Amino acid sequence: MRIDVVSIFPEYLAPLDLSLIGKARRDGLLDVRVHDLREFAHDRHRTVDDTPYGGGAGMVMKPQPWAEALDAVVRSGAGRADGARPRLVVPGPGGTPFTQAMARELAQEPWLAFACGRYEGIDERVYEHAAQDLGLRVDVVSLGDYVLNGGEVAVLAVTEAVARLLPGVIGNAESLVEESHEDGLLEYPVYTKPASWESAPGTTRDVPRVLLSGDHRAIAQWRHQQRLERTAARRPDLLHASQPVGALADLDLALATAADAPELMVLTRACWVGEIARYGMFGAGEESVEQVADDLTRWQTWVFRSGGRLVASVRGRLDPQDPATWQIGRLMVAPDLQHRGIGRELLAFAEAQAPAGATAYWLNTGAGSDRNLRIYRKAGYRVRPGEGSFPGTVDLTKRRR
Ligand code: 6GU
Repeated sequence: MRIDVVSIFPEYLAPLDLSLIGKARRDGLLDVRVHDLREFAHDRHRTVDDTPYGGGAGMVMKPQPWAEALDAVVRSGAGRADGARPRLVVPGPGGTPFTQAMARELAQEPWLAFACGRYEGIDERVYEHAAQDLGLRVDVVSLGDYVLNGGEVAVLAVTEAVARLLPGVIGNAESLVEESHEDGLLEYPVYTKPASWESAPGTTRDVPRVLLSGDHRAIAQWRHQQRLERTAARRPDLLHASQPVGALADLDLALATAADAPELMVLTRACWVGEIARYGMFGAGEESVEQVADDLTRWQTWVFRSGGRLVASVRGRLDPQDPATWQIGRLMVAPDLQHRGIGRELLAFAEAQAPAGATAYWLNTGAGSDRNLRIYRKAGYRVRPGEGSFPGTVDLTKRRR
């Protein structure tokens, strides 16, 4: 990935030489070029700002140096084999909140350019020039609801969040999945040796016993409970956005782990006896517990229990080929609980789990599964013409509102 940064304080970006980002640059995974905006101001004082039209406090960044700087960045890519232009990110407190979903989206781009504003902001015509004359996609992005003096800190933050998602930047890719914000819950607390630690004379602090038990199922349950409690305490907004409602709210919700695979396999077969007989259900009828468990690493799978019994489940993920599409699958309600509207609530729940970057929902069902098709149509899905992603099926999509 190539990253260009334009700033009046190029030295502010020096930390991009350090740590994993510096290593990624030295390894050739990341090509970072920092430009001094003042090089594009040609008066004796290299002026980049002036007073605002209409009055008001502070100074506004002049359009001409910015236009020349951005033109130079775009021109420098003229010989690229892929013909790419940079996607322009302008950090500012008035932007779209920067999220992990946006980091994932930006990590797909071959080339990013950052325009660091200072003072009261950049003349609005610079945004128009970038979008309309240079043909760039322009996003104003904010780190949060507070005011910084300029965009440089945001460039450091966004670059770090994006670069660590690039293949090869982080050695252990698995450490990327079980993290805060990857699945809408905050991370569980972690501990290392010693198991018993004397933090002050006469005070010992012990690692929670369950972590020493070797009982992987109990450890997974404990960690999940910790994540829920932390999220409720520190970020209740994250929980409420995706809370199940109606009959679903009476069930115990959890993210599925490998320990749930045997029951998930049984529920799949019970729900799809008809489909499995008719189309083989693309192998769902013959899946092993290991295959079901393996799928849990590629999808976020939610399980709903009643009195300990697994009675419903659904899974979702961003389409690996198209990160703007949220794929929903394996929507299942135990046969004895069907026809009560739980499936509809489950579908709404699965849609609510889609991250901010998703603009469409996608699902797939048997071409002859009339009841499913009716439910999906009623929920706003439209069948894509032609055969679906698997033989004998259709794909359905719905725009996110
Ligand atoms: Cl990205 N820039 C500035 N100047 N202030 C901010 C911000 C960005 N995000 C939050 N406050």
